Amino acid sequence: MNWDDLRETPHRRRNPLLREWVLVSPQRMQRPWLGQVAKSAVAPSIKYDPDCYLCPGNARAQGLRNPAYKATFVFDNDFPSLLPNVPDSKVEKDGLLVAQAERGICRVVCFSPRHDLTIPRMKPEEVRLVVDVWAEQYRELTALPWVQHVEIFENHGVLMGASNPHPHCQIWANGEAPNIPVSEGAAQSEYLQNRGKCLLCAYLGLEIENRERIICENEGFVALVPYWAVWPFETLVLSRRHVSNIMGLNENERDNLADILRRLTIRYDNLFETAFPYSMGFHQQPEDRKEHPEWHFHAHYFPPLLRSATVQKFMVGYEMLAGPQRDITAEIAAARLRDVPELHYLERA
Ligand code: H2U
Ligand code: ZN
Repeated sequence: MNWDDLRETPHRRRNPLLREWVLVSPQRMQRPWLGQVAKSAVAPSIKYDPDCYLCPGNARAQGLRNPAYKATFVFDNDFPSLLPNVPDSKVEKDGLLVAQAERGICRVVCFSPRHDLTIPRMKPEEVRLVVDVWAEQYRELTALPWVQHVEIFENHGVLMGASNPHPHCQIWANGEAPNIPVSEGAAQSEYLQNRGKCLLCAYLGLEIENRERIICENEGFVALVPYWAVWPFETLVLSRRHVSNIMGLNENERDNLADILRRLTIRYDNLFETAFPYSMGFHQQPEDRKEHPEWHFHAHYFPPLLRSATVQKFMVGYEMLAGPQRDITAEIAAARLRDVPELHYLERA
């Protein structure tokens, strides 16, 4: 059997970063397209909301007041999931009841003073300032001797549980590396050891040769639907150059990163003409003061929408009990994202 046979046959694809499988059922795509393009006007229309705890000059929930910031603004989360000073303690019982204290710092980054903007609607130079803040926060947090991992992530849209439409992301720095980066690190180490090359450099090479899953690109980055995508319009943003964290990017690449994130999210918004919800975040090397030649800097976007602004994919049933499954193939998802323009629908005349 060759690849063309698999295009219409139920098959499973392997995620080499997690070393897990996803079930693909492309034959289900042959059923008629039932989804109408429902529009939902989600974007806030006011530039300043006196009730928003992230707008400049406003008081936050615990009473601290935001400065009259003009570009970006970073603050320690008032309701942090992790605390920097916890006693070092562990418990273990028969290898079954195992726990240990975890140190961490949680921050919130406001992308813009404007309440109504989002990354796809900000100017390239404004998104570049956000990239600079991410790099600066990464440098500052990884300089703390006990920090082992820094996760920069954005929950975007009510559907993803974001508590506020004001454009913002979160940063959590931990004393222990979390599960998913640990799994991806182990897979990248194994690949480098067995094949003598970086897993994601090699993967990007294949995608550039094939082009079928590439959505958009620039000098420094490529945005694509990974071969093993689970979410319908899941994407992966890969740096062309092998760098293992955001601090490894040069000036041009920081501009390129801002550009690719902006263009990709414009395409997302244009797909269903809605403020497209997603969770996104960066995966970077463990910060254990060791060399990590296996690690390739990248970002994942996990959006829940399936076929309209109101129809979402739920990871339930088979997915909770057995494993992930998708109908629309990665190739079709990439073609649909490629087919929408890069001018945001709200900016059209
Ligand atoms: P999310 O939208 O991804 O939930 O992020 C918003 C964060 O902002 C959330 O973690 C914090 C919440 O704890 N927050 C404050 O730190 N201060 C506030 O006044 C409200 C919300
Ligand atoms: Zn606001």
